Amino acid sequence: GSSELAGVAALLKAGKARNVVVMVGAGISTSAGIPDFRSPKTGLYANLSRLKLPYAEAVFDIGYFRRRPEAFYTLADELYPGKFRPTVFHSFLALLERKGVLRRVFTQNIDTLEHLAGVPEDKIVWAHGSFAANHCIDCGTEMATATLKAIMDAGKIPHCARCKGLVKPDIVFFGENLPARFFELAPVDTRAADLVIVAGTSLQVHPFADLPNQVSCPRVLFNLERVGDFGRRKTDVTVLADCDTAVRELATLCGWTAELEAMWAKTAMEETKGEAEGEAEG
Ligand code: CNA
Repeated sequence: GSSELAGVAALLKAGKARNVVVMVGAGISTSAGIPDFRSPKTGLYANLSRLKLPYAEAVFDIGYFRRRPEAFYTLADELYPGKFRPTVFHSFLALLERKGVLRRVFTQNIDTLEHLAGVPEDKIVWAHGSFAANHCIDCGTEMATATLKAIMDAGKIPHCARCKGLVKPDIVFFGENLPARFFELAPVDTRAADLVIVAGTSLQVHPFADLPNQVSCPRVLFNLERVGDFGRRKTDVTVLADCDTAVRELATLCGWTAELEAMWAKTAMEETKGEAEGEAEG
């Protein structure tokens, strides 16, 4: 609750939290209009019946992708970066960076909104990959994103120019390894962390879900439901609320409200700017 958040704000204001490590999932992007996976009525898994999947996770299963790539590409078309504005929560991450206290953001998301909000790439670990690059699943040949996007926009499935194998964006599917950068930075960052913020994740997918267990510093949870083992440690702060609302409250307690709102407002201006440029071109 509020008094516990005041404790977190005190750590930030006193300069005692200077290596904040943030661990996030789809719930930080739902207010941007991107559905998460597991929310009961609005989540993707509850709305995938039109893809006629044998089971919901199949859309991100590499074996299923080989047989029926259309399912993934239907979803990819909806989730493709470029259509969504960062949330207040994303701007809060950029604010932590501006304050010089952000050590790393470990994200399971593939929407790249952290980066769009202003968090530099070296502060982000895309634990489940991203749409930034694409490779053939058979021979590994890269396909330029512009090429892949053009094929997608034509409603077709991209195949490798070299071996005709299926091409897919470098999003980590079930049955695939996480990027090496995750395994390099996770041990170092969890050791160095002096404050951990976990937000918008059901903590169901491993090895990501183990990250919060590896730290010994205070942990804060901003989520609609209780997840993982939060609440087991005396130092845990659990805020069961919408994560935008929660960080607004935290920002207020830190005296950062005007700065946070200004940074978030800027993400809207950039969006409008992009639209205006698009109109001028088109
Ligand atoms: P999930 O399993 O769908 O869990 C989401 C969690 O967020 C749930 O516990 C919700 O209660 C909670 N939540 C939803 N809305 C809010 C909110 N406004 N404020 C606070 N909490 C909220 O998603 P996870 O990320 O845990 O699952 C891992 C998958 C989901 C990753 O591999 C992602 O790639 C994948 N995914 C990503 C996106 C994206 O990039 N935006 C969208 C959908 C799925």
